[in-house]
Amino acid sequence: MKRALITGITGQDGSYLAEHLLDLGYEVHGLVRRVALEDPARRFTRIEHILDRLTLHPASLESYPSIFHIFSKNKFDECYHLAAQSFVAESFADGFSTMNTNINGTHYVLAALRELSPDCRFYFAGSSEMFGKVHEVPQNENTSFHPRSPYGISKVAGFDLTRNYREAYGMYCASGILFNHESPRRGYEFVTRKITSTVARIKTGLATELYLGNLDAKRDWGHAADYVRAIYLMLQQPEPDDYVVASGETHSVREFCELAFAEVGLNYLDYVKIDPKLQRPSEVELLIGNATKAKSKLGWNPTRTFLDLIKEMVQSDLEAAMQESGRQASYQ
Ligand code: G4F
Repeated sequence: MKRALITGITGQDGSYLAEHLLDLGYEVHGLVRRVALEDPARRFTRIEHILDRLTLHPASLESYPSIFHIFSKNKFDECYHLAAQSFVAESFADGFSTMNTNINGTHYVLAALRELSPDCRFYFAGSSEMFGKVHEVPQNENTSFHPRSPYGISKVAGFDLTRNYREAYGMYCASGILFNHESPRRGYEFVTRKITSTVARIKTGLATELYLGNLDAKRDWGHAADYVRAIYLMLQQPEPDDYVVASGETHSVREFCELAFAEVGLNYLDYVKIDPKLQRPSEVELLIGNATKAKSKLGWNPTRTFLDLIKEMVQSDLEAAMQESGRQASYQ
């Protein structure tokens, strides 16, 4: 039985990847913060249903000794490094801690693996934010990087570290350059979930308006459950490499709003308001990926369309909002 460690197992991608690896017969371990272990009801909502099949280890990406300790006590075949400060807007508010967690955290995991488990295969969660102010359309593995946020810069550094460990020490280190990927498990701070959860709250009378920033930004949105299959496949190849994972379509935030509101029979123009404070100091205007390499070399293909994704997210948030509005009605 293969053993895998997932950093960031409590997040959207970590939870889908853990399910996928369990289905494939893996023994799945997760690295979690100690505070999470002490507050499972709030911190483990995405992995609650599989908790009894996971082994969790407390550690912090800010502490090399804590990472070293895990690898000195356990041997893994594969390590999926997903944990990061992943909210771009927050990286403008606190660039220092984003850099610290994302760059040093990646370096600590790589350095500990080199020392203790150089044969363990390593995956780094790169991001389309690395392309930033894009140099070509669509973007592929050869497109040069031009990050537009401390988050994007930290991911370029993590990507370079990963490639350097591969080239310098011959380790199996691969990076996925994943374009935006969403699901009903997406955090509420990201625009898609902010939209679908507010649509549901407006429909059920729990909210009246939705404040957003730049409606004209364009993103290549896919489904997280599809994207974790590509992540897994990247560590099963004869040689380590880097892959773009994307849907190949681009849509604006405005278009996402229009379709999400339409899903419940509403017109977004009646509810969406602009809050200039939500606009970023430097924006990534357009992302669209070319996943030809992942398709041909990994045999990967997405199974859900953009519209499938919106419908699933709106329906899931609608169920939650209906329960909440029912609870509120029964209190009154
Ligand atoms: O949903 P977002 O916050 O995602 P963003 O910045 O594209 O980053 C996400 O995808 C990356 C992959 O490319 C990941 F690496 C990263 O960790 C994260 O998962 O924002 C999407 C777009 C932006 O252009 C933003 O300016 O939506 C625009 N937007 C407009 N109003 C908003 C809002 N974004 C947020 N979060 N909240 C708003 O009110």
